[in-house]
Amino acid sequence: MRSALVLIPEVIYRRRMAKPSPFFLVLLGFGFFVATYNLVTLVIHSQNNDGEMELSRRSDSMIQRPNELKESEGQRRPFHVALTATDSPYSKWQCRIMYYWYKKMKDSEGSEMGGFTRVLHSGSPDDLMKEIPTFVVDPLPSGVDQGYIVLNRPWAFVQWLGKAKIKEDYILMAEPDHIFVKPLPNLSRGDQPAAFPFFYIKPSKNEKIIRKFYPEEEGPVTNVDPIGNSPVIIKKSQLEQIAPTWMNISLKMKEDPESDKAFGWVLEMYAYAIASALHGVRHILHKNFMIQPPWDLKIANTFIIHYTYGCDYTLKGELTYGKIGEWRFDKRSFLRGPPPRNLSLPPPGVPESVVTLVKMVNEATANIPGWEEGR
Ligand SMILES: *[C@@H]1O[C@H](CO)[C@@H](O)[C@H](O)[C@H]1NC(C)=O
Ligand SMILES: *[C@@H]1O[C@H](CO)[C@@H](O)[C@H](O)[C@H]1NC(C)=O
Ligand SMILES: CC(=O)N[C@H]1CO[C@H](CO)[C@@H](O)[C@@H]1O
Repeated sequence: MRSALVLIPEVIYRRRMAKPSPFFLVLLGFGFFVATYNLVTLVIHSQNNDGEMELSRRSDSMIQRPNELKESEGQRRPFHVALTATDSPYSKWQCRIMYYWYKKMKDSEGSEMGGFTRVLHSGSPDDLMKEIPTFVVDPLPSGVDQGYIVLNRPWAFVQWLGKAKIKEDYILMAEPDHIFVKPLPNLSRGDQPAAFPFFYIKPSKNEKIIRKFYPEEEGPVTNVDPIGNSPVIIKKSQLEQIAPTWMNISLKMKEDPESDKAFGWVLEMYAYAIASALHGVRHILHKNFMIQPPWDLKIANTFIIHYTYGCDYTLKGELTYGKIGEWRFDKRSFLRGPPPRNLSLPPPGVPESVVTLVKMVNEATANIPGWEEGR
């Protein structure tokens, strides 16, 4: 029930497309974008607000400073924060808030957060290039995503990993509606990446479909972790292996009506889970990696707030999920542009997680220059 509710509003946001293309078109598409991949990927260097050059994508800086970097980092295992995004107003305001909190947490005690890149998979630069370090990659060829925009994520990672110079050995795959509430350490251990277990990703309950892509000889279905690609902290070398498989599987799943119907808006999450299992990669499942208000009530020892669910309450502080509340915060109220500054705080009785979320959104919007200048 909940998982269905999560996904419905994304539909509003999708592009209306022609009927699903036959599989040969996808293959054609493959040929096309593999060929253009080397030619067209656009690398954009940008300076962030502090005027600090993003070193991560500059091979020259890596050559200049290897010893210095090693010494200053000691035992830290920094990870690069990779945020896949589009150039829509809805994606942009979330990215700005996300980046604001990254900057605040990055240098705090306990953080192993390294550089930051918004991997923009709309194919061309947008007006946030100067504010957020951004790497522009191509979207899938027209029609291939069939309106399911997140299908562009694996392809975005394939391009970015292939083209960008990434200083860190680890990558955090993040999303625009993530807010860092604490400095994030590297939760992975050795070759085991760290992931968040989603209650609605259930490989064992979908064995028949999983087996189409993860055949029996590969091992038990329980090898497929109940996760999506984000949040995940993973070795770059592992992600380089997994990403092309993830892209292939998500496209094949999308072409398969049974998989498409069963997995719907979480298809690309299953595709990542299967692709990593095919590469023999198992994730450490960190329940405290993130919380999802309004279901999770306390901040406790979590690192990320994921505000994918609408938060609706009566003025008495009672949750009215699925029904518009007298007080509400729902990212989908702001599909066409940023929320205003200084959103009203929730009424008394609303859980800490929701109060913190709104306060953090307000702090970011109050401090980001030009917040309401209609982007
Ligand atoms: C992806 O699929 C294409 C076409 O089926 C195939 O040629 C290629 O080897 C696959 N790549 C990976 C990494 O699975
Ligand atoms: C924010 O809104 C509250 C009322 O909801 C108001 O009292 C307060 O002065 C506002 N703060 C700013 C900085 O505008
Ligand atoms: C939270 C966590 O697991 N941090 C680890 C990150 O990596 C360093 C170096 O391997 C470990 O010492 C930390 O414990």
